Amino acid sequence: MKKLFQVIFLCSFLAPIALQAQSCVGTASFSVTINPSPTATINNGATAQYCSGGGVYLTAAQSTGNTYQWRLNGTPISGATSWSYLATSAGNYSVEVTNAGGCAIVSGNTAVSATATSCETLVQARLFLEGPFNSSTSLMNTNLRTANLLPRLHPFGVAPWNYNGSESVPQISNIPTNAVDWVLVELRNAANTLIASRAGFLLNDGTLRDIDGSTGFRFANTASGSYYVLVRARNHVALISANAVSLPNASTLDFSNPSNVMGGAAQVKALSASLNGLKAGDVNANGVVTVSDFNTLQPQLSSINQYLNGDMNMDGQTITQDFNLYQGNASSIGVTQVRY
Ligand SMILES: [Ca+2]
Ligand SMILES: [Ca+2]
Repeated sequence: MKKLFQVIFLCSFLAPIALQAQSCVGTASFSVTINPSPTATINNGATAQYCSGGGVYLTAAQSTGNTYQWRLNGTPISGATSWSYLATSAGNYSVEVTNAGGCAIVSGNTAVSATATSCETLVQARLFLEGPFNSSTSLMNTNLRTANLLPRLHPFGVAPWNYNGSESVPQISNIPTNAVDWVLVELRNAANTLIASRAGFLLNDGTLRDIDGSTGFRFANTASGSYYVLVRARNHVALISANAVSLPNASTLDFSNPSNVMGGAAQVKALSASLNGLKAGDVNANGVVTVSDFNTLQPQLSSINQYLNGDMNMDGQTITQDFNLYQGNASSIGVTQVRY
């Protein structure tokens, strides 16, 4: 906002009016820019809770040009300078917002606390995907994360998964830097009835990372107990545990060991002397590798820098290497429990 100020200069309060008209009165104008005050609001409100071992994302109301500094109990948090912050400890959080004009204001507090107990059923599992696996490091590549191609929201809302969960992170920068891709984990009973699903991140060492930062996936409103655990990726043949697993599990369920996989060695791909993984090639994710996967892949071929299911080695490009992964596993059939 600019306002025009006008100043009248008088040579003397006592000067005769006739003289003022000739030479003693002048005007000068200058403009003053009045920067609007920023507003500082934490969208979560007065309170927020997290599960022990995890955290809760706090987000500030955004405006173009603003910068942010989060505080815990009044003290600035080192490096917490984005409009979102994953709070993993209890306390009073506030955010100082500075606008482009340099005006700053501090929000009210959001009181963050942990729930009294481990509030949900936590599933710890380890799995490798054939496509992005690197046998020289025994890790999977993180090319999609590095290229900022991983989406902020999980990708399983469409067929065949049709999963309607809301798992997401506020910003792409909140995705762990060692994330390979989103994966979907399901809990099923002995009759193969789907009990609960959860989407989150697969890290390059095969472990799971919940969107709240926990190691493992948290299943809200799911009672502890024994479940079969099913792991799905976007373009690999899904696996289900050989047996029901008592959850939460302190000992990680390791899908890289075929004895833990329903159907055993026939269901996995040997990736190294000691590691096995999900087979690439199931581009349409229905649990079998057939010509329909090729038909899904073909129109995606020659795509660069895109997040596509046809990109089975997850390097951001859907090209001949990906076709070769499909071809290598053509005619693979997942167990009944994982097929759509
Ligand atoms: Ca398929
Ligand atoms: Ca590729």
